[in-house]
Amino acid sequence: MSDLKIPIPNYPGLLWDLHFHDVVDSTNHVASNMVKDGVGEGQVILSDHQTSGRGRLDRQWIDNPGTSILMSILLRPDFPPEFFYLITSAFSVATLQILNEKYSIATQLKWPNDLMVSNKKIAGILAEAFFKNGGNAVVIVGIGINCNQSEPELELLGRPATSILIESGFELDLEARKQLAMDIASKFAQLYLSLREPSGRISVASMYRHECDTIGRLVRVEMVDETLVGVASDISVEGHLLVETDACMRAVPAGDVVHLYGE
Ligand code: BT5
Repeated sequence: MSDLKIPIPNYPGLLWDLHFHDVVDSTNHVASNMVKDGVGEGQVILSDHQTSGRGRLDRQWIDNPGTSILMSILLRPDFPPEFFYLITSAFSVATLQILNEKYSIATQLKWPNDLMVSNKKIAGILAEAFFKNGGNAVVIVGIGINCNQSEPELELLGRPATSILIESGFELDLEARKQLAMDIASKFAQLYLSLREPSGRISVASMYRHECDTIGRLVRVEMVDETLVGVASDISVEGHLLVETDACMRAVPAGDVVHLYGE
């Protein structure tokens, strides 16, 4: 049962469904279980705590109850899979815009899935695609946003991290966290639905490029089977990172990026 409906600007009559939980293992996991029930896209799972929150490559996403936005959205994209990486780009841009509008927090996007404030991570995105013969693919895109964590709490992560509280002074109660999640989902929906058209894809890639702090930097890109060093020169219309190495220009669809200077 859906708790709340999320209206989508520019799409009158279209409403996404918010499902709120106090605690789940992982909101991405809850969303993937809903796929089996054949539900339509636009199911938004929000939880106040995760017991097994996941990052990419089976890394952990850590939260304490009442501190975070932990949200996943079930999508059934009907555009070509080569553009699916733009779903993460659209979610990044939507979150950046809303954090700026509501809390005047200026975030930078670190390719491919991090939102940073002064080189500290405030949010991370995990997108997972499932392909089935003869049917549309399913994509589940999840985000963890640090809201109420204090500096000592985040220091335990052992990696530079920050929260909305630290950056803006606002402590977000449950209603404020729900509202923020709905605002981000609504803005994301608008960008996501635009990806069906080539003009929308160009526009999302360009918005992402504009906010991406990785562009122009010397980077090390760590992929599953290879590591590259070069200058991150651009984002392609598919959302890939274009890296100029000594030998050639490479388009990288996914990987971990280390900014080598200037952090
Ligand atoms: C990510 O992975 O940044 C994607 C995180 C996605 C989390 C959401 S929460 C809702 C949905 N349900 C899930 O189960 N997941 C999604 P990655 O780039 O691999 O970064 C993971 C790394 O971030 C970890 O290895 C830690 O070093 C660090 N980390 C963990 N928790 C953090 C936090 N709360 N704040 C900042 N960094 C964190």
